[in-house]
Amino acid sequence: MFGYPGGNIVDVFDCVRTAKFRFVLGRHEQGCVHMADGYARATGRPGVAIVTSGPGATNAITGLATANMDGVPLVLVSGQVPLSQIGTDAFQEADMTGICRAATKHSFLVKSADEIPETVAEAFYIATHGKPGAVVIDVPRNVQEAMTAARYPERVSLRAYHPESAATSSQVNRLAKWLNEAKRPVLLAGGGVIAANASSDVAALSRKADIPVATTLMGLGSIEESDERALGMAGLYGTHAANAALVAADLVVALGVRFSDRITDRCFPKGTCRGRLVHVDCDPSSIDKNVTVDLGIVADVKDLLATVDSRVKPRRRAAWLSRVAGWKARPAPTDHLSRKGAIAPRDIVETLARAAGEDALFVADVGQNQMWCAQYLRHSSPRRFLTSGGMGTMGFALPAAIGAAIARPDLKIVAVAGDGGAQMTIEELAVAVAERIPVVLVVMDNGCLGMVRQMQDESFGGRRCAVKLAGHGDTGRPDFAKLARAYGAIGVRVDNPAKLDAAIAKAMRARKPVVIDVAVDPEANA
Ligand SMILES: Cc1ncc(C[n+]2csc(CCOP(=O)(O)OP(=O)(O)O)c2C)c(N)n1
Ligand SMILES: [Mg+2]
Repeated sequence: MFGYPGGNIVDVFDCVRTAKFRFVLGRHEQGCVHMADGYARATGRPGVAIVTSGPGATNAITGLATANMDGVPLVLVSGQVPLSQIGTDAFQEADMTGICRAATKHSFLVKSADEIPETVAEAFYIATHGKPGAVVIDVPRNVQEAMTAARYPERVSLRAYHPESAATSSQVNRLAKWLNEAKRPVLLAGGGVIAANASSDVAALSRKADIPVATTLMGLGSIEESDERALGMAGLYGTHAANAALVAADLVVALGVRFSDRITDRCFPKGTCRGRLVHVDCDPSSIDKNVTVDLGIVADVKDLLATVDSRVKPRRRAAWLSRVAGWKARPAPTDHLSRKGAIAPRDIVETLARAAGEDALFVADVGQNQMWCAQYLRHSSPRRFLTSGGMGTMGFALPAAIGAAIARPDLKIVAVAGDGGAQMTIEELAVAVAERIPVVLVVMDNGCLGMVRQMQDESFGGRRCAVKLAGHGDTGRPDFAKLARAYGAIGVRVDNPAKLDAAIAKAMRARKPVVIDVAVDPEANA
């Protein structure tokens, strides 16, 4: 449990003191929720956070929206003013359930202590069933103080929420028939494949019938990228092969995706595709929402693939795979190459991957650094690349990495952030030091809000505004290595391309929290 106390949750903290689970004190409520989120993404189990009312609760909102958008199971307990004071503008009163309407899957306001066990059980049920999401339990102070004999229920049964659903046999038959008929099929794997633990089933289908697989940003890791059928990431900043294949396909089977604009703008610009489009998702509201599909199946991706498997004929599709190979061989754009003497983003990411080894988990922040990680890491297994896909929340990486490190102490945990995003949640470095969590934070330091700078260069004739992270003579640019040392972590600065390899390898071996501040060519694009 990750959290931050205050007056309207202090009664609960009196019990946290003696609880049998580990409690981690964050340094900002947004950080606490990202930690719970990172824990959940790394394991598939719900993350839990606890905050006080008013500003503690509102500080948590960005974290909630970030988890919820990406379908991450999370439960947040927030303190609230006593029931009798709700609506009186009491000290540290915020209408949490009202604010949460658009940022969570569901939120509860508990009105008596007798409701607590049932509400907690329902919150975890909702967070983890159907499409996972963030759930809030808002607990007024007087309810925290009251006594109850109520017990934790054995089963949860909700009158209005029955998310379990399965494909009909006619849907399964039609999907199998279309897969068997298709000449140019493509699977599009999203975060739902990882959430459903269906990566190996996707790989099996791809192998059996020679079907290329593209992934969304959230789906990275759902297929081993060294496989000849793996196309890499689709959509904006995606690979040529993934986008070309999705456009040329005569059948696209989208698994656990929600068709965000980052995919549709490139691959489904008219809201449909050239061939047949099948959408499999556990969330009924996502079907026919952003694209019009020929077949929509509301089902658990893993269950569906298991059912369809026996009806799909083994097949070789040499002609289609050779076209795919041609697209994959096309040289990548040269935007990532850096000028003489500067460190190229690709070199940083590839050096990090080499130094971290196989047993590593990367958390990417948001901006160019995120896209460079998406593009240049070789994603090979699920839950090893965490990033804020839907919200694109700067500041996500470090706290989420701390949560992931607590969940997976067996892995090397590397957070990659830009110099902008790193400054949004750097305070959580204190948690890594105090709790002895050996995360590595790599700051890809280009001195600017690079992603926005790139947009201004490409779409606004180079009219740059509000993107330089420094004042006159570079004032205001923190020395991240010194900042790390101020927190008690190891701090390293790398600005010489020739020293990149050795510096990163050495920093990676430390068993303490480390910040590696790497100078990145400020003009490099993603
Ligand atoms: C909280 C938040 N505020 C603003 C943005 C908009 N935004 C997206 S990328 C970006 C620039 C990020 O800069 P930096 O962290 O230095 O990463 P870089 O692009 O330079 O790698 C901004 C401002 C955002 N995604 N999240
Ligand atoms: Mg930057």
